[in-house]
Amino acid sequence: MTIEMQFSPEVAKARANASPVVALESTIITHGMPYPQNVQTARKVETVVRDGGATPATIAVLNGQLHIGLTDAQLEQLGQATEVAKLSRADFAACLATGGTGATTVAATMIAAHLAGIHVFATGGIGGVHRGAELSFDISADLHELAQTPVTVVAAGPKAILDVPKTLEVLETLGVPVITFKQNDIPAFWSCSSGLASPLRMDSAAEIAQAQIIRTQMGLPGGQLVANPIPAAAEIPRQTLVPIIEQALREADEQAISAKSVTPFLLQRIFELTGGESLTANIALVMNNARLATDIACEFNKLAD
Ligand code: PSU
Ligand code: MN
Repeated sequence: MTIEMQFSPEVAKARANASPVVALESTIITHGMPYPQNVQTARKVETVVRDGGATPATIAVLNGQLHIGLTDAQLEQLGQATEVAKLSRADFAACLATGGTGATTVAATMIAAHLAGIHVFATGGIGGVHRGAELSFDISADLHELAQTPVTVVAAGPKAILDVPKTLEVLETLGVPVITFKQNDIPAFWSCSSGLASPLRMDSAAEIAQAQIIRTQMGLPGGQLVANPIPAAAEIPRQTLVPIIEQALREADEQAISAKSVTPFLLQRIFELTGGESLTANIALVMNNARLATDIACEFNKLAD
Protein backbone atom coordinates (compact mmCIF):
# COMPACT_ATOMS: atom_id res chain seq x y z
CA MET A 1 0.00 0.00 0.00
CA THR A 2 1.37 3.38 -0.90
CA ILE A 3 0.28 6.86 -0.06
CA GLU A 4 -2.03 8.65 -2.46
CA MET A 5 -0.51 11.69 -4.14
CA GLN A 6 -2.10 14.40 -6.27
CA PHE A 7 0.24 15.33 -9.12
CA SER A 8 -0.20 18.66 -10.86
CA PRO A 9 -0.78 18.30 -14.62
CA GLU A 10 2.79 19.34 -15.48
CA VAL A 11 4.34 16.99 -12.91
CA ALA A 12 2.15 14.11 -14.13
CA LYS A 13 3.42 14.80 -17.65
CA ALA A 14 7.05 14.91 -16.54
CA ARG A 15 6.61 11.59 -14.75
CA ALA A 16 5.07 10.01 -17.82
CA ASN A 17 8.01 11.24 -19.92
CA ALA A 18 10.61 10.38 -17.24
CA SER A 19 11.90 13.94 -17.50
CA PRO A 20 13.66 15.75 -14.62
CA VAL A 21 11.63 17.18 -11.72
CA VAL A 22 12.79 19.56 -8.96
CA ALA A 23 10.93 19.56 -5.63
CA LEU A 24 10.21 22.90 -3.93
CA GLU A 25 9.02 23.43 -0.36
CA SER A 26 5.99 25.42 0.77
CA THR A 27 6.93 26.58 4.28
CA ILE A 28 9.08 29.24 2.65
CA ILE A 29 5.80 30.51 1.10
CA THR A 30 3.61 30.37 4.22
CA HIS A 31 6.09 31.03 7.03
CA GLY A 32 9.23 32.35 5.35
CA MET A 33 8.12 35.37 3.34
CA PRO A 34 5.29 37.93 3.51
CA TYR A 35 2.42 38.06 0.97
CA PRO A 36 2.54 38.93 -1.94
CA GLN A 37 6.32 38.50 -2.33
CA ASN A 38 5.94 34.86 -1.23
CA VAL A 39 3.67 33.96 -4.17
CA GLN A 40 5.63 36.10 -6.63
CA THR A 41 8.86 34.39 -5.57
CA ALA A 42 7.32 30.91 -5.73
CA ARG A 43 6.23 31.63 -9.30
CA LYS A 44 9.62 33.02 -10.30
CA VAL A 45 11.36 29.98 -8.82
CA GLU A 46 9.09 27.66 -10.78
CA THR A 47 9.91 29.62 -13.95
CA VAL A 48 13.64 29.27 -13.30
CA VAL A 49 13.20 25.48 -13.08
CA ARG A 50 11.18 25.34 -16.31
CA ASP A 51 13.68 27.58 -18.14
CA GLY A 52 16.45 25.20 -17.06
CA GLY A 53 14.68 22.22 -18.63
CA ALA A 54 13.03 20.57 -15.60
CA THR A 55 9.56 20.59 -14.05
CA PRO A 56 8.88 22.26 -10.70
CA ALA A 57 6.95 20.35 -8.02
CA THR A 58 5.96 22.58 -5.13
CA ILE A 59 4.83 20.30 -2.32
CA ALA A 60 2.04 20.95 0.20
CA VAL A 61 -0.90 19.33 1.99
CA LEU A 62 -4.27 20.84 1.03
CA ASN A 63 -7.34 19.58 2.87
CA GLY A 64 -5.69 16.29 3.75
CA GLN A 65 -4.36 15.64 0.22
CA LEU A 66 -0.65 15.42 -0.50
CA HIS A 67 0.07 17.58 -3.55
CA ILE A 68 3.20 17.10 -5.65
CA GLY A 69 3.10 20.24 -7.77
CA LEU A 70 0.55 23.01 -7.29
CA THR A 71 -1.53 24.80 -9.88
CA ASP A 72 -1.26 28.56 -10.00
CA ALA A 73 -4.58 28.94 -8.16
CA GLN A 74 -3.47 26.56 -5.39
CA LEU A 75 -0.20 28.46 -5.01
CA GLU A 76 -2.09 31.74 -4.66
CA GLN A 77 -4.51 30.22 -2.15
CA LEU A 78 -1.67 28.85 -0.02
CA GLY A 79 0.22 32.15 -0.18
CA GLN A 80 -2.75 34.06 1.21
CA ALA A 81 -3.87 31.50 3.79
CA THR A 82 -3.18 32.34 7.41
CA GLU A 83 -3.98 29.18 9.38
CA VAL A 84 -1.54 26.79 7.74
CA ALA A 85 0.38 24.19 9.75
CA LYS A 86 4.17 24.03 9.41
CA LEU A 87 4.75 20.35 8.76
CA SER A 88 7.80 18.33 9.57
CA ARG A 89 8.38 14.57 10.00
CA ALA A 90 6.46 14.46 13.30
CA ASP A 91 3.15 15.90 12.13
CA PHE A 92 3.02 15.17 8.39
CA ALA A 93 0.94 11.97 8.63
CA ALA A 94 -1.36 13.49 11.27
CA CYS A 95 -2.20 16.36 8.93
CA LEU A 96 -3.12 13.92 6.15
CA ALA A 97 -5.20 11.83 8.56
CA THR A 98 -7.20 14.79 9.86
CA GLY A 99 -7.83 16.52 6.54
CA GLY A 100 -5.67 19.50 7.46
CA THR A 101 -3.77 22.00 5.36
CA GLY A 102 -0.05 22.32 5.89
CA ALA A 103 3.09 23.65 4.32
CA THR A 104 6.07 21.34 4.14
CA THR A 105 9.42 22.22 5.72
CA VAL A 106 12.67 20.87 4.33
CA ALA A 107 12.21 17.62 6.29
CA ALA A 108 8.63 17.04 5.13
CA THR A 109 9.42 18.08 1.54
CA MET A 110 12.26 15.55 1.42
CA ILE A 111 9.92 12.80 2.62
CA ALA A 112 7.31 13.70 -0.02
CA ALA A 113 9.91 14.12 -2.78
CA HIS A 114 11.30 10.67 -2.04
CA LEU A 115 7.80 9.14 -2.09
CA ALA A 116 7.30 10.75 -5.51
CA GLY A 117 10.66 9.55 -6.85
CA ILE A 118 12.18 13.06 -6.99
CA HIS A 119 15.91 13.22 -6.22
CA VAL A 120 16.58 16.96 -5.95
CA PHE A 121 15.04 19.77 -3.98
CA ALA A 122 15.75 23.52 -3.95
CA THR A 123 15.09 25.86 -1.05
CA GLY A 124 16.49 28.96 0.65
CA GLY A 125 17.80 27.77 3.95
CA ILE A 126 17.52 24.63 6.03
CA GLY A 127 16.83 24.44 9.74
CA GLY A 128 19.79 23.71 12.00
CA VAL A 129 21.10 23.88 15.53
CA HIS A 130 19.77 27.02 17.18
CA ARG A 131 21.99 29.16 19.36
CA GLY A 132 21.58 28.10 22.97
CA ALA A 133 20.58 24.57 21.86
CA GLU A 134 22.61 23.18 24.76
CA LEU A 135 19.75 24.49 26.95
CA SER A 136 16.73 24.56 24.62
CA PHE A 137 17.53 21.34 22.70
CA ASP A 138 16.23 23.19 19.60
CA ILE A 139 17.76 21.25 16.72
CA SER A 140 15.77 21.17 13.48
CA ALA A 141 14.39 17.84 12.30
CA ASP A 142 15.80 18.85 8.88
CA LEU A 143 19.22 17.59 9.96
CA HIS A 144 18.00 14.10 10.86
CA GLU A 145 15.99 13.98 7.64
CA LEU A 146 19.13 14.61 5.61
CA ALA A 147 20.64 11.62 7.40
CA GLN A 148 17.89 9.22 6.40
CA THR A 149 16.10 10.31 3.21
CA PRO A 150 17.94 10.12 -0.14
CA VAL A 151 17.27 13.57 -1.56
CA THR A 152 19.88 16.19 -2.49
CA VAL A 153 18.91 19.53 -0.97
CA VAL A 154 20.26 22.76 -2.46
CA ALA A 155 20.30 25.63 0.06
CA ALA A 156 22.38 28.78 0.57
CA GLY A 157 24.15 27.55 3.68
CA PRO A 158 23.08 27.74 7.31
CA LYS A 159 21.63 31.06 8.36
CA ALA A 160 23.59 33.20 10.81
CA ILE A 161 20.57 33.09 13.16
CA LEU A 162 21.70 29.51 13.86
CA ASP A 163 24.79 28.22 15.59
CA VAL A 164 26.64 27.45 12.37
CA PRO A 165 29.63 25.49 13.83
CA LYS A 166 27.26 23.29 15.89
CA THR A 167 25.04 22.74 12.83
CA LEU A 168 28.10 21.50 10.91
CA GLU A 169 29.12 19.26 13.82
CA VAL A 170 25.69 17.62 13.96
CA LEU A 171 25.66 17.10 10.18
CA GLU A 172 29.07 15.45 10.42
CA THR A 173 27.93 13.21 13.27
CA LEU A 174 24.87 12.20 11.26
CA GLY A 175 27.00 11.39 8.22
CA VAL A 176 25.49 14.05 5.97
CA PRO A 177 27.76 15.26 3.15
CA VAL A 178 27.94 19.07 3.14
CA ILE A 179 29.08 20.12 -0.33
CA THR A 180 29.79 23.75 -1.14
CA PHE A 181 29.42 24.66 -4.78
CA LYS A 182 32.46 26.31 -6.41
CA GLN A 183 34.08 27.78 -3.29
CA ASN A 184 36.01 26.59 -0.23
CA ASP A 185 34.08 28.42 2.49
CA ILE A 186 30.58 27.52 3.57
CA PRO A 187 28.26 30.34 2.51
CA ALA A 188 26.12 32.00 5.19
CA PHE A 189 22.73 32.41 3.52
CA TRP A 190 22.52 36.22 3.04
CA SER A 191 26.34 36.42 2.74
CA CYS A 192 28.73 34.63 0.39
CA SER A 193 30.99 33.35 3.14
CA SER A 194 30.59 32.22 6.75
CA GLY A 195 34.35 32.33 7.27
CA LEU A 196 34.25 28.57 7.95
CA ALA A 197 35.78 25.96 5.66
CA SER A 198 33.34 23.62 3.94
CA PRO A 199 33.81 19.89 4.57
CA LEU A 200 33.46 19.22 0.82
CA ARG A 201 33.57 21.23 -2.38
CA MET A 202 32.33 20.35 -5.86
CA ASP A 203 32.41 22.38 -9.04
CA SER A 204 29.88 20.62 -11.22
CA ALA A 205 26.26 19.50 -11.02
CA ALA A 206 27.29 16.15 -12.53
CA GLU A 207 29.61 15.35 -9.60
CA ILE A 208 26.89 16.22 -7.10
CA ALA A 209 24.38 13.88 -8.78
CA GLN A 210 27.01 11.15 -9.07
CA ALA A 211 27.89 11.42 -5.36
CA GLN A 212 24.24 10.90 -4.37
CA ILE A 213 23.94 7.90 -6.67
CA ILE A 214 27.11 6.33 -5.25
CA ARG A 215 25.86 6.81 -1.69
CA THR A 216 22.72 4.91 -2.57
CA GLN A 217 24.71 2.19 -4.36
CA MET A 218 26.82 1.82 -1.22
CA GLY A 219 23.69 1.28 0.84
CA LEU A 220 24.20 4.52 2.75
CA PRO A 221 20.88 6.07 3.65
CA GLY A 222 20.26 9.80 3.49
CA GLY A 223 20.78 12.72 1.20
CA GLN A 224 23.26 15.51 0.70
CA LEU A 225 23.27 19.16 1.61
CA VAL A 226 24.55 21.38 -1.20
CA ALA A 227 25.53 24.86 0.00
CA ASN A 228 25.25 27.25 -2.93
CA PRO A 229 26.60 30.76 -2.28
CA ILE A 230 24.30 33.72 -2.88
CA PRO A 231 25.39 35.67 -6.01
CA ALA A 232 27.96 38.28 -4.88
CA ALA A 233 25.93 41.20 -6.25
CA ALA A 234 22.95 40.25 -4.04
CA GLU A 235 24.74 39.53 -0.76
CA ILE A 236 24.42 41.44 2.50
CA PRO A 237 27.88 41.58 4.11
CA ARG A 238 28.14 39.46 7.26
CA GLN A 239 29.16 42.39 9.46
CA THR A 240 26.02 44.37 8.54
CA LEU A 241 23.85 41.52 9.79
CA VAL A 242 25.61 40.80 13.10
CA PRO A 243 23.86 43.50 15.22
CA ILE A 244 20.51 42.88 13.51
CA ILE A 245 20.62 39.16 14.22
CA GLU A 246 21.68 39.84 17.81
CA GLN A 247 18.66 42.10 18.27
CA ALA A 248 16.21 39.62 16.71
CA LEU A 249 17.57 36.83 18.91
CA ARG A 250 17.32 39.02 22.01
CA GLU A 251 13.69 39.84 21.21
CA ALA A 252 12.84 36.18 20.62
CA ASP A 253 14.31 35.42 24.02
CA GLU A 254 12.47 38.26 25.77
CA GLN A 255 9.17 37.21 24.20
CA ALA A 256 9.78 33.53 25.03
CA ILE A 257 9.34 32.47 21.38
CA SER A 258 9.84 28.71 21.17
CA ALA A 259 9.54 25.53 19.10
CA LYS A 260 8.18 25.97 15.55
CA SER A 261 7.74 29.72 15.95
CA VAL A 262 11.43 30.51 16.39
CA THR A 263 12.54 30.45 12.74
CA PRO A 264 9.51 32.38 11.33
CA PHE A 265 9.82 35.00 14.12
CA LEU A 266 13.52 35.60 13.45
CA LEU A 267 13.04 35.80 9.67
CA GLN A 268 10.23 38.33 10.07
CA ARG A 269 12.19 40.52 12.50
CA ILE A 270 15.29 40.48 10.29
CA PHE A 271 13.10 41.47 7.34
CA GLU A 272 11.77 44.44 9.35
CA LEU A 273 15.13 45.45 10.79
CA THR A 274 16.86 45.40 7.38
CA GLY A 275 14.05 47.45 5.82
CA GLY A 276 13.20 44.57 3.51
CA GLU A 277 16.77 44.06 2.30
CA SER A 278 16.94 40.54 3.74
CA LEU A 279 13.94 39.55 1.62
CA THR A 280 15.52 40.85 -1.59
CA ALA A 281 18.62 38.78 -0.85
CA ASN A 282 16.48 35.78 0.11
CA ILE A 283 14.66 35.90 -3.23
CA ALA A 284 17.93 36.13 -5.18
CA LEU A 285 19.44 33.14 -3.41
CA VAL A 286 16.36 30.93 -3.81
CA MET A 287 16.36 31.56 -7.55
CA ASN A 288 20.07 30.79 -7.69
CA ASN A 289 19.46 27.53 -5.80
CA ALA A 290 16.63 26.58 -8.15
CA ARG A 291 19.03 27.03 -11.08
CA LEU A 292 21.63 24.70 -9.59
CA ALA A 293 19.02 22.15 -8.45
CA THR A 294 17.67 22.08 -12.02
CA ASP A 295 21.14 21.31 -13.39
CA ILE A 296 21.57 18.55 -10.80
CA ALA A 297 18.13 17.10 -11.65
CA CYS A 298 19.09 17.02 -15.34
CA GLU A 299 22.34 15.21 -14.47
CA PHE A 300 20.44 12.69 -12.33
CA ASN A 301 18.21 12.05 -15.29
CA LYS A 302 21.19 11.32 -17.57
CA LEU A 303 22.74 8.97 -15.00
CA ALA A 304 19.54 7.08 -14.19
CA ASP A 305 18.96 3.64 -15.71
N1 PSU B 1 15.04 29.02 6.49
C1 PSU B 1 14.64 30.02 5.68
N2 PSU B 1 13.37 30.11 5.31
C2 PSU B 1 12.46 29.20 5.72
C3 PSU B 1 12.90 28.11 6.55
C4 PSU B 1 14.18 28.06 6.91
O1 PSU B 1 15.42 30.85 5.28
O2 PSU B 1 11.30 29.32 5.36
C5 PSU B 1 11.91 27.06 6.93
C6 PSU B 1 12.20 25.77 6.13
O3 PSU B 1 10.98 25.20 5.74
C7 PSU B 1 12.89 24.89 7.15
C8 PSU B 1 12.19 25.31 8.41
O4 PSU B 1 12.77 23.51 6.88
O5 PSU B 1 12.04 26.72 8.30
C9 PSU B 1 12.97 24.95 9.64
O6 PSU B 1 12.18 25.18 10.77
P1 PSU B 1 12.68 24.68 12.20
O7 PSU B 1 13.89 25.51 12.49
O8 PSU B 1 11.50 24.99 13.11
O9 PSU B 1 12.96 23.23 12.07
MN1 MN C 1 13.11 24.00 16.06
